[in-house]
Amino acid sequence: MKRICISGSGLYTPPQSVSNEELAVAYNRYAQRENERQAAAIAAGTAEPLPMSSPEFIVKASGIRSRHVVDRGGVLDPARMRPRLPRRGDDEPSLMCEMGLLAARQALAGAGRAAAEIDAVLVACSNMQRPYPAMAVELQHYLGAGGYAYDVNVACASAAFGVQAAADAVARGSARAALVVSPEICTGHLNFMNRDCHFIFGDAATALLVESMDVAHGQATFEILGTRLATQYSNNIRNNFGFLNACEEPRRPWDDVLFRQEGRKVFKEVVPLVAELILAHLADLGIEAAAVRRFWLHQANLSMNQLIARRVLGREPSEAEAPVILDEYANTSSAGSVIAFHKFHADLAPGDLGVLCAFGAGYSAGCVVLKRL
Ligand code: CO8
Repeated sequence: MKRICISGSGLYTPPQSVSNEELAVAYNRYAQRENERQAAAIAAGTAEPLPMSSPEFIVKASGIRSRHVVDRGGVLDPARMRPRLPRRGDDEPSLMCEMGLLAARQALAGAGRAAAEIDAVLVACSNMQRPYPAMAVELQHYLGAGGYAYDVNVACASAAFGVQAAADAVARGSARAALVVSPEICTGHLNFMNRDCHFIFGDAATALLVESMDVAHGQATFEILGTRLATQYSNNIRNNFGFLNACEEPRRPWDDVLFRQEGRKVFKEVVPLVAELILAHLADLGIEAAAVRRFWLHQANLSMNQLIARRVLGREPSEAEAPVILDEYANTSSAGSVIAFHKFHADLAPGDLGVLCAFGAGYSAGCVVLKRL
C-alpha cells in the first residue's frame, strides 16, 4: 500500500473584512427600519418587533470578532443586507473558481509541483456557485491541470471528505497527485437579516495537495496516517436552496433558501459525535490522544472547539494544541479546519502528530490523522 501525504496547502483571504461592531450597527439599522415600517402592526400586537443585535453577544456566544468577506459594502448596507457581486459572463472564471485558483496555486508552490502534474481536482465545499459544469472542472481548466475533476459537497466537513477521496485515488493509482480545493462564499447564503445567525459566517478559500510520499518534495509534508468519515441525518442545519425551488407549490419563503440552524441543538449533538469520532479513530491507529500535538478543528464556535478538545484530551487544551482562527475569519465552513492547518503547522517537528477534523451540516464529520515528516 502506497504511503500518502499532504505536501502543500494554500489559503486565499479576501482583503475586505467586517467587525462585529460594524455588523451589529448594520443589522440594528435594518431592524429599526423594519420596526418603523411595521409600527402599526407591532402596536396592534399582530407583528413582533425585531430585536437588536450586539457585538458583545456575538463574541461571547461564538468567539468571533470579525470576518473576511468578498463584499462588505452590500453586507453593511441596511437596504441590501447581502454581498453585491458583479455578474460575470460564462466565458470568465467564476468568483469561486478565482478564489480557489489563488489557494490552489499556493498549495502547488508549497509542494513544488506544476499544475500539469496534478491529475485530480476536487472542489470540496458547502455551496457551489452553480450546479454544472462542475466547479472542479472549471478550476481544473483554469489551473491547467490534467486528469479528472469533480465536486464534493458535505457542508463544513467537505474538505475532510475530499482528502479521503484524494488519498484513496492516489493510493489506488487513479491519480498521481490530487488537489482538494475549498472556496467558500458563505456570505452569499447567509441571512444577514436574522439576528440569530447574521454573525456566523465569513468567506475564504483553501487548498490541500495530496500525493504519494515517495515522490513528495514539498517544504512541509505530512503523512496521512488515516482518514475516517461519519454522517448522521439531521435537519438542524439546513438550506433548501435548489433547482426545484421555482417549481414548488406553494413557493417557499425567501429565507427558507438561505442557511438556517438550531444552533443549540447542533452544539449539543455534534460535540459528542466529533469527540467520539476522533477518539475511536486515534484508538484504532494505536495513538494516545495525549500524543497528538495539534488539533486543527472546524471553526464554527470557540466553546464548541474547546469542549471537543477537552473531551478528547481529558483536560483543558492550550491555544497551541487547538489553534483558533474563527476570531478573525468566523465560520468559513469547509475552509475553517484547513485555514487552521495552513496557519499553524510550520512549527511542528518531524514525527509530531496532528488531527484535522471538520464537521457540520448533514450531520457530517471527517477526521484526518497526520504525521509531520
Ligand atoms: N445579539 C444579541 N442577542 C442575541 C443574538 C444577537 N445577535 N442572537 C441571539 N440572541 C439571543 C437569543 O435570542 C437568546 O435570547 P433568549 O435567551 O432571551 O431566548 C440568547 O441570545 C441566546 O441565544 P442562543 O441560544 O441562540 O445562543 P447560543 O449561546 O446558543 O449561541 C450560536 C448561538 C453561536 C449559534 C451557537 O449555538 C453555536 O455556535 N452553535 C453551533 C453552531 C454550529 O456549529 N453550526 C454549524 C454550522 S456550519 C455548517 O455545517 C453549515 C454549512 C453551510 C454553510 C452555510 C454558509 C452560510
